[in-house]
Amino acid sequence: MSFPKDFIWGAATSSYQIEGAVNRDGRGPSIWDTFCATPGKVYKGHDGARACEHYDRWEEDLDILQELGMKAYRFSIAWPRVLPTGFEKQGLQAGLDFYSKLVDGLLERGITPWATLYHWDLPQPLDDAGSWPWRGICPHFVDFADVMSRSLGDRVANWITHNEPWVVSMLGYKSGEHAPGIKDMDKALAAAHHILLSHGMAVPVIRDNVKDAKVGITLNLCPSYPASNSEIDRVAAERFDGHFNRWFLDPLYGRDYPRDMIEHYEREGFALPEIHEGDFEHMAVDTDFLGINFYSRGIIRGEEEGNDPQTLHGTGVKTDMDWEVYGPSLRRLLTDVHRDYPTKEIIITENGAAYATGPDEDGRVKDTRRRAYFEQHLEACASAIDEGVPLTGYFAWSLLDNFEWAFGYAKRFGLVHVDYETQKRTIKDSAYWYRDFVAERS
Ligand code: IFM
Repeated sequence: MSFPKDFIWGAATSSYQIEGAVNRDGRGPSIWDTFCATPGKVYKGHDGARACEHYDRWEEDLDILQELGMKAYRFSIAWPRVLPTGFEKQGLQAGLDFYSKLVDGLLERGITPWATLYHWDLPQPLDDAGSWPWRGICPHFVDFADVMSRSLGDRVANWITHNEPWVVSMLGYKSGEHAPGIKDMDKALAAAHHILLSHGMAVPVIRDNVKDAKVGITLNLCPSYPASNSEIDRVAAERFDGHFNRWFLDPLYGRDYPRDMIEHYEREGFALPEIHEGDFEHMAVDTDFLGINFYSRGIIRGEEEGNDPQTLHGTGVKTDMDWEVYGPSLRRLLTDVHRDYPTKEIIITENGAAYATGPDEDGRVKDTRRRAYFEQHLEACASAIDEGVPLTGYFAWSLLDNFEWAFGYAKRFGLVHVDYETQKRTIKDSAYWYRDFVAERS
């Protein structure tokens, strides 16, 4: 497998999943604090109050990144740590200082920082005011982008506005599996609209504040495969693609919302988002890269009498999330996106697998299945590059085992095992394999 010498090799995390310290130094409450405190929402009532204690152990974690030879680290900024209610225009010094020292620590270790603004910890007062379905949230997100890019822009060139708008809108406002736990498709569509709009409004602000900024957005994309050759399954697969992928990709690349999906949502009786003049121009703002988070493909079965449309999980090997392991679908996704959208660069901003493997008696974590997952997906990346896809980076998800949202601490995606009682970190075998893989290609 060959990769360009300047390929960006990294690992990723997000604030709520690792930081803990939710009540420290003036941090305000986020929707995930509230959601976790609501009985029955998160596995066994877990929450992010302690998580990986990264807020205090960040130096140890950066040392691990360095030991693994990572060239880049993708982290996110907890909005309520810097703007406790979300309505402020000035950042809280303690919060700014935390991210500032994190960035300095990365640079001292020769690791390039990649900052994500929104990885789901929305300040609770902004949720109370209307949350993502409320158009008025957009200028507040722009203020957040402004405060952070002013504070870190002299040292951080790489910015991701949002992580996974599909998950935020559909799991947060349609299925209610994620915070804030709403079940209303109209609200989910409005949320998606405002997430994309706020992205478009924030990008120029980041560019103004950061010399030579590289700015993009991260989508979780899922290539859609019909369960059979039947017309019903093929139509359903096309619709799944529209719902999951094209609804987000099309407006980001200047095509407005896909017509077939507008018609579909109207037929289903959903209210389409309120679109103001200029919204699509904002959304199609020029970006430097598209971040893609990839985990698995969707095998789609259409609706027949007595049978609802279904996403099947494949029959192959599965991870602990019950997600099928099928590397070739990543190659197909990358070549399809490159063919259909004018992305300047594509970066895999997350890819990885949950397996519960912990330390053996000898202290080693022999997570061979995670290693096999990485190997298969990196092979897909290498062949996509061979086919001309401008793929320039890969971030493994995740540096640490961490708080996996509604699954609490039950799913372990880390390159590094975390004992949540003692907070001991143990580098897994898959991480050593990734270290060597990167070293051979750098
Ligand atoms: O842990 C999450 C991450 O926060 C967003 N992308 C998917 C990961 C695994 O579910």
